[in-house]
Amino acid sequence: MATGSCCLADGTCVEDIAQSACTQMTGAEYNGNGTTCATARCALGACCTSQDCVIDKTEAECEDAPPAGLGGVFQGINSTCENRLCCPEPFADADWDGDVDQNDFGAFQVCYTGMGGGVPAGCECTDRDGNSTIDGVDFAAFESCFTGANVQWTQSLTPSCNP
Ligand SMILES: [Ca+2]
Ligand SMILES: [Ca+2]
Repeated sequence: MATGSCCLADGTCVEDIAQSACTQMTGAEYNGNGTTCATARCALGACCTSQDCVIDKTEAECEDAPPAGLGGVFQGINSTCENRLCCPEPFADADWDGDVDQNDFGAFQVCYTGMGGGVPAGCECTDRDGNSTIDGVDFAAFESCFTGANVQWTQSLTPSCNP
């Protein structure tokens, strides 16, 4: 009987199993006759890179240094970009276009709560000191990363920025 590798729901891989035996397990996916776990892509999830959030990556594909991987941060097996929050690099580049300019400042203002305000949805990356408010401390962090419109952010451009 033909066998192949099978990705289980928890991201592990089983070798040499019949298709019928694989697919009768909940959430399992048969990779095809003759496939092996060495080449199977099990355990896929979302990956946060400095540019974006991309789905359906293995941990190695996500975290290995470029060009082999994306040099990102793996968000866990079966994670998606919808329920995971990726922060841009630097965090202040809210529209992910590479610069930190007035558009990003606009996004910062929307997030700004002042003392004791809580963190609005989507503003998690803006709370730099993790005190659950978007306040003056976070603004200072934002300001230190400011580059101006269409100026690609680099660490050397804004040495005091903590991306
Ligand atoms: Ca920007
Ligand atoms: Ca804060």
